[in-house]
Amino acid sequence: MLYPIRNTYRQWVDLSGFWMFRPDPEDRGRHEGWHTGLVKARPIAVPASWNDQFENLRDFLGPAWYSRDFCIPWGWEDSRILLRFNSVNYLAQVWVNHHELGTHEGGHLPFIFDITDAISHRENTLVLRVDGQLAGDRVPPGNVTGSGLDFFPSHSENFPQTQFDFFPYCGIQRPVLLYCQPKLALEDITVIPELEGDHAHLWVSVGFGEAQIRATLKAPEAALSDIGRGEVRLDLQDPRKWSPQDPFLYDLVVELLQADRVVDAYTLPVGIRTIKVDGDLLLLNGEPIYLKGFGRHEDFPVSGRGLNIPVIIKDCGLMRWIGANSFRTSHYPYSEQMMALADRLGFLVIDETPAVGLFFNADGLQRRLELCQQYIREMILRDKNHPSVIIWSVANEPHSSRESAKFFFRELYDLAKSLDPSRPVTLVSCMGLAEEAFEFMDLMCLNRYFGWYQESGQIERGAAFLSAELDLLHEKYHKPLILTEFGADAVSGQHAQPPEMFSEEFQADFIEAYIHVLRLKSYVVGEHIWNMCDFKTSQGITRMGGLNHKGVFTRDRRPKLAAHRLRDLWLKEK
Ligand code: BDP
Repeated sequence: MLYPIRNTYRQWVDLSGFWMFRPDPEDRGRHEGWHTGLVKARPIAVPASWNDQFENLRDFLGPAWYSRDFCIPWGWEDSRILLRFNSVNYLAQVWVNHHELGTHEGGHLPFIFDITDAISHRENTLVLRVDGQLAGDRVPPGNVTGSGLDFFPSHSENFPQTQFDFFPYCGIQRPVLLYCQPKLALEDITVIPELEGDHAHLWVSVGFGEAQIRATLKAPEAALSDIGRGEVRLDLQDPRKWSPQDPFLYDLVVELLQADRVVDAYTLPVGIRTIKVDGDLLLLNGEPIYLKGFGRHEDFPVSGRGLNIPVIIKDCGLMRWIGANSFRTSHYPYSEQMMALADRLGFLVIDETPAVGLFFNADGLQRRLELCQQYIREMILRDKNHPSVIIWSVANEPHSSRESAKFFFRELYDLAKSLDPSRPVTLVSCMGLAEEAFEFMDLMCLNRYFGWYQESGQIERGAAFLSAELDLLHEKYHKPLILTEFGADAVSGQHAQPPEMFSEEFQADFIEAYIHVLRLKSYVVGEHIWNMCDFKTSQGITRMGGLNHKGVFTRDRRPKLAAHRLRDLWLKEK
């Protein structure tokens, strides 16, 4: 899947700005024909979640309706015209000029409609119905009752009732783009780099074999170009390899030719690097790497989960400042802007699907599996060309001690591997030795809170538990491991000596004690603190002020004591 670009063949217009909005708590809109135009609507900002924009809609999860008018720019008459929704959470139904285009389920991943036949070349009306309600047969799930709750009692009383620990923000959360491309166009490009000694091979393919393409790599010394049918291999001597230390991107231009005439072209930034699990190691360009960084959230006051460009720039700067080299897109794929920044700035990314809070002891398993498969397909299609993406994560903390879970994750692993054999695939688990899916994952990702949720207040004891469990896991599976979550809540400004839970001192000591354990294990290849910043959750007795306070930065990005402690640890070393 290609992000819209501007060149001789392609154009786009960003539909961000003020749209009209109307909540539909009684679900009347469909019967009353709201898709033909919204009355009694009020302005809303797009992109942004709706929840924090209005004083009376914080806990309202839909359905709600959006509309706006748009014009087709001059010069697009002979092109195919498309609408691209970068993220609508959760279920979107879309109309243009009263004509239904279709629906898309799942937030955080883009979807596209061809509107060439639905538009007039003057004024057009776009209407969306967005439903963010939580349900057991949605992924991620919520409002789960009865047996589905047996694993996660701590979340069962929260409001809104989620099976996950972040606020279920809703709405059009990333830009909507109107774009055009030639009738015969490049629909997709896949670039796979391989390294062999001083040589790199770059495999460039476009998914349809009969197409004649020219691929040109703009190397600083000289351009490298070749022509082929559906696929081209470019060979480079002494390539400049992409890495966190030198995140160098080449420009790759792919042209579609028809009778030797160029009919479409697309320029893609490309990083040449390989990633591989080898024994107990994770190798980038054949060299062992160690991940230092965070689990994060797309979360900020007022804009909610909406794309907020200044915040992602700020976050990348803070990650640099603290010495982090990586992050996980917990618990859903992040904006395409964040992924492009990671490529450019040299952050290594564990890219995770929106499969969080899965459970296996109730109806709807087949539907949840199909949704997870859809998300994996959409995520890999969207993100496969990012050099920053080094690992696919198929889910976070499924309640997976049951037999049916093993089959479920085997299916997801096989699917991800078949779509992209070039990257390791993992599952982020909290089951420890009971996690049977580790048997076939390429590496283990584990979340641990000994000393916080268990052994509360006892850091040394918690660290000892961690140490013992890690060794047992490694003895059982002989695979590298990343500790993808560990941390403690600290209410900013709360201090205690001796350290006490919820104080900044406790959080800093907790993190440091865990890091000491991790550094003693040769098979541990990464440490990701939970979380980079405090973030909004549903309300519940463990979430003071509706926030998870495990950030080492506050929600408005100010460092706590732990941030300074981490900076001392991380900047000093490898
Ligand atoms: C883990 C989850 C994460 C939570 C974290 C916590 O993966 O989403 O926010 O615990 O409790 O279980 O802080």
